[in-house]
Amino acid sequence: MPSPRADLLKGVEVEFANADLGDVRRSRRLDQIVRAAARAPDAGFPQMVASDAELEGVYRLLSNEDVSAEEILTPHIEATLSRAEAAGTCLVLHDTTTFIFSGDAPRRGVGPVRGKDGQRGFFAHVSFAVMRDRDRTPLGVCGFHRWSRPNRDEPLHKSGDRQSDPTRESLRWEQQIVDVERRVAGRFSCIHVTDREGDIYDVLATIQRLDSRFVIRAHHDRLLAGHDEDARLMERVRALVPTGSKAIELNARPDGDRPFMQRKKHPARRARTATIAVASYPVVIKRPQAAHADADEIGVNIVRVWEPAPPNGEPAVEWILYTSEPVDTPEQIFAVVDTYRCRWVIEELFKAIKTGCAFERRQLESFHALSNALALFLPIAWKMLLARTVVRRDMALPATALLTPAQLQILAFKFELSTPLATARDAALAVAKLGGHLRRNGLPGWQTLGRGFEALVLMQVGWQAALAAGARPPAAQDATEGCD
Ligand SMILES: [Mn+2]
Repeated sequence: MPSPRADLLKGVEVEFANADLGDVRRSRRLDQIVRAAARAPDAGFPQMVASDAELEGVYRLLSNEDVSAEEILTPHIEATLSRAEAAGTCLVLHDTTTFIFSGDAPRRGVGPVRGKDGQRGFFAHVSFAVMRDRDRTPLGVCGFHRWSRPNRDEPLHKSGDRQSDPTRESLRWEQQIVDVERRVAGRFSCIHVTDREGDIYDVLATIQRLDSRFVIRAHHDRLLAGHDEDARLMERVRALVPTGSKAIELNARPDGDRPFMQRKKHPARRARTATIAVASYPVVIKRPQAAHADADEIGVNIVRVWEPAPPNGEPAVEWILYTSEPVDTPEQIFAVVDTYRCRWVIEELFKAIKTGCAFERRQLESFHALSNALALFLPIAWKMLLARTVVRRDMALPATALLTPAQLQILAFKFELSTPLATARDAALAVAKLGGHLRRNGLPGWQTLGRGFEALVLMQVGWQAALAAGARPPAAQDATEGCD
């Protein structure tokens, strides 16, 4: 079986190689933009490109009404599926993020995003494949949907009357699962993972109809059927006695610039070790009145994870998870918990786009152009996430999985190395060092990585200019003839 990592050896521009934009010139332009953006994901478009004419071309392509984000992203999705196929089984993490664009300049088609504070932007629902290995190796995007809300002076969350709307936003969860399943059919097996937003009866019914695998965090206190008739889910699972316990590491969750509702739902916490208890239980849930699915009831396994004794003042961990996976032994239960905990990888992808690629600072004038730009940056953000994973998890990947041979040559020259960096980890750390990262400050974050990539491209521009002017690469020179 070919290693899925072998495919990581290709440059990110390969991800766009077969984009069908209906016109050879457009495809060539896209290829240029991707190469430029991959070299400097944090740079503004003006810094990425070599000339004003090229910049003009970037804006024209992104704004072209005949070019869609789906077309741009299709080859990357196909490449992701090939990597996943080589892996055999993978996790598909689904989540929605909000992109907010400040500034006075109106942007066509960009709509309201939050209550009354006048913020504007759009939403992206992304399905992201990761391997089930120890490193959670990110494989890439395998589903994508974006939308903006219409400009209306009405509350954004009027529920109830939205239930019958055939374009309701909540449909994205099941539609994208159906899309992904259609793409993976017969190629490999995947487990769909969502947070509490994915706890929708129709989603569970759809997954069951497709006979797919899933781990979904429960949000609603559902009515149970079967021998638990008239019992409520939460009451029932909170009465379970633990069948196992274990110490796990929790990531820090700072308040940052998270909106009020988010902070209320998930209070800030510092990184700590938590001793969790687990229990499992099979339940049959009843179809709620408002559901669209035909199934009157759905049988699922439930896993409850909780922290019986949280430290003083810290909110206790509690996850109640629906799953298709077996939960008969503590090992099986912990495997489900582990699968759910992989969900943070998609949050990291969103950080790579927002912080690493500075997506919300893009000066594009319409929702259409921003969507196209997002389709361009998603695969680049995946590469940056891979770079960070390589550093944090000490993954054994060759340097060429991250950087081109020319970029590695430049780093060797810059840091006066006798041979180019061999491992992806050393290459990623060298890029971060270019971005101002100091090793004693711990592992590099998005900003130093982003700045490092930007510095690297500036050096590459100079390097290529020098080569074009007839200079020979230093590696080819020897000491005796170096001075002429
Ligand atoms: Mn979410």
